[in-house]
Amino acid sequence: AVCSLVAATLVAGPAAPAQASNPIVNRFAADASMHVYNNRVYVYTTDDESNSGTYWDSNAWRVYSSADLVNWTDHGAPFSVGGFGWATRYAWAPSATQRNGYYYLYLPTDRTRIGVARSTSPTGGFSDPRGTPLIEKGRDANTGEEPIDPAVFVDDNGQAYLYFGGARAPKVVRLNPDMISTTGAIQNVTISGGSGFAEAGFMHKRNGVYYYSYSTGWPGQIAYATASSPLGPFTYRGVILEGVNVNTNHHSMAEYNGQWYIAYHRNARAGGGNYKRSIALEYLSYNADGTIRRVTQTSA
Ligand code: FUB
Repeated sequence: AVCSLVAATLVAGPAAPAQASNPIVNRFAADASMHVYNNRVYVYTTDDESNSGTYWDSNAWRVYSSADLVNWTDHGAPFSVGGFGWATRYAWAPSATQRNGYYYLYLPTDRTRIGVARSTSPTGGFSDPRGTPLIEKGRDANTGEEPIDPAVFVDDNGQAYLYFGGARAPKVVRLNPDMISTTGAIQNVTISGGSGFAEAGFMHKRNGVYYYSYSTGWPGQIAYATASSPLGPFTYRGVILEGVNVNTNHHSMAEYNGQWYIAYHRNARAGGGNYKRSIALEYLSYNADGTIRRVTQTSA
């Protein structure tokens, strides 16, 4: 749980700051991809509410936003599998970024493809600017068995990277400045030491250090590794988040008003389970040496 930034920073006197409880929204959702646009936090998710309950077979993604991390607006589905003429099923873990006056969503489908959708709004109006997958197993070399779980990262020099991969095969490829095409070969992400990568890779940069975090299995922990380059090689550093009470672990991180946060999912509502997950949010903090402190999963 996190405190309302507005309450914590603006409200004087003895009143306790408003407290956000986990889960942050009352709808089954998973694979939170958290971003700050125009001083507002947006969380894009896999929509577990609309799946069958027996598999991750939803056809839609969902987006929420908040200015205080306590009160969340449900913006509905920004995009669905049907928006890609070439996709058939499985709206899985999304990623997002903002550039060139556009908002971009990187969206895996079919367990084999990643598409990109673009809009001038963060919450709707997305369309497919390519008409083809950005990444596709069978078409592209070195996608791995399961090119899913995209995580887009734009470095300070403007170079963008798309990290992706499931089935224990972490991958990365450079994006062109148009953000809808790749350049160069798909590369393997190499991590020395520690628990191996399973899926759900995520990249963030802090104080010049590249932090690659990922799930270690099913169930898995969220572990992390660091490097001095976005392409690695990475050195294992430890565990950020212990296993959750569902068989997948998936997270993202963002800095908002000077505080880092981690969003993830777990079973946190009545009727929940492996296919009916809920989004939770916690503070993320660092030690003086740049290592990340282990996160406590809170409810209240
Ligand atoms: O939501 C479907 C899949 O479950 C994601 O792609 C994985 O990361 C896991 O969270």
